[in-house]
Amino acid sequence: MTIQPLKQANGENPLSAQASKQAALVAKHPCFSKEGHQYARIHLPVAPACNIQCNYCNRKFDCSNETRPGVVSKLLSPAAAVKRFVKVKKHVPETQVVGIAGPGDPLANPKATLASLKAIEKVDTDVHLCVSTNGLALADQLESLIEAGVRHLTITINCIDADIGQRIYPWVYFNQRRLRGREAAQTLIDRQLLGLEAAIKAGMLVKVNTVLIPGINDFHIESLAKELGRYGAFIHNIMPLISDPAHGTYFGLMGQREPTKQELNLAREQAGQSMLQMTHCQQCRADAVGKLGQDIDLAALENSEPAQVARSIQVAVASSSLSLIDQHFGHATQFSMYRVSADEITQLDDFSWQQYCQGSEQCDDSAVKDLSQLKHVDTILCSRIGHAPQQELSAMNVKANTDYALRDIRGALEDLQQQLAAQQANSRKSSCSMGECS
Ligand code: CLF
Ligand code: SF4
Repeated sequence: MTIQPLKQANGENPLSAQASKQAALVAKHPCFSKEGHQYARIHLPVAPACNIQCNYCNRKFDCSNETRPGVVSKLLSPAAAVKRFVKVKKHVPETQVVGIAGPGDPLANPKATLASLKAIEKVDTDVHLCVSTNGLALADQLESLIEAGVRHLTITINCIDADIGQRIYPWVYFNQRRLRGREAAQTLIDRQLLGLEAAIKAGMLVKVNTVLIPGINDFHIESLAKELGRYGAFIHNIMPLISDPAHGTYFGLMGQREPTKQELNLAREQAGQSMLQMTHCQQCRADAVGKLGQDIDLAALENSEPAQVARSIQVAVASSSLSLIDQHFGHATQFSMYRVSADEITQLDDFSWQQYCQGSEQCDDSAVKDLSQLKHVDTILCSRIGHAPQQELSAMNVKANTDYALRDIRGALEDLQQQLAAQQANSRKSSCSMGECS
């Protein structure tokens, strides 16, 4: 047995030093401490892809691990995320925490997540960096997170029993393989516990979120909390399942019911015997901004300064018929290129391209290839695109648009032209200092 020295060379008690470090980490974080309610958080929506599937999520919505269903208004590139933070901090100086919580899993999007965190650290060394993950990739990414300055971590652990887990997770993508059934659930649980242990050992303050699902994991909460306490997690946040057929999730469509208030209270009471409980969670969006329960209107804030609107945009079209937008991004070997301005649409030289997806699997399953050759493009029109390339493109400010799938190229370009003209007109209006123009 190793005996802890009671005093360090500098005379400080290491245990009390650790406790005061922890207290400082807790005090200004509105989620880790109710007393931190005067502080605000900002979520940066830079992470669209996910490496697992939860039955309460259909990927069109924010990650239910941390958020209530509701699409993020806009995915951000790391550069745009920093800009948003700077603007928000100016309006809400109490913003003390910068979190990345989706809309997918931050660690399934390590490039964008780490780039955003590092960029934030450069502009503000005082804010706390916070990440919320399903834990699958945590052990692999832990060192990078610590290096980026993250000290607050949330892992969503819904169970530690694979028989339960296989009713929550239809698949897990791990080590280039899509796992299903019990194997998927066991792999996820093993990885979550491995990451939890390593993060605590590394000195991170770890919150565990659990989605309470009646009939599936409610009877298991007490033993789960005991195990979390044994590992040394700091706080446990039991969140009620949000299940609505309108959201299109598996649970929603299958009629899985949400827990009642009484069931939620009972679960918290049972878990409370082993773990400190968080009871003030707002199940916020992946682009939430402001104090908990007092989110600020991001759209109003973003519109408070006139946006820079381009005079023209470069559009790349994936088409095999050359008349319809009928090609998957991953299958394109060339793009038809256009310059679209408010006045004209000009066809440019075709752009040859090395096919992104070689296999029959979805694009998300390919390692992300270098897409930087497309950085001169503003918009890609294609029939479909996977999360991974979409996220990579978004990080370069390239918008992949599938709204016009199987529609006529000319019509889609004219639509973009109208949108551009409207943006330019709006921008002229909002930058006019003379008031309403008629
Ligand atoms: Fe965001 Fe999560 Fe960090 Fe908080 S939220 S990443 S720990 S800064 Fe907080 Fe929102 Fe509940 Fe999350 S209220 S959903 S627990
Ligand atoms: Fe959805 Fe989050 Fe689950 Fe991924 S981890 S499937 S984004 S709820």
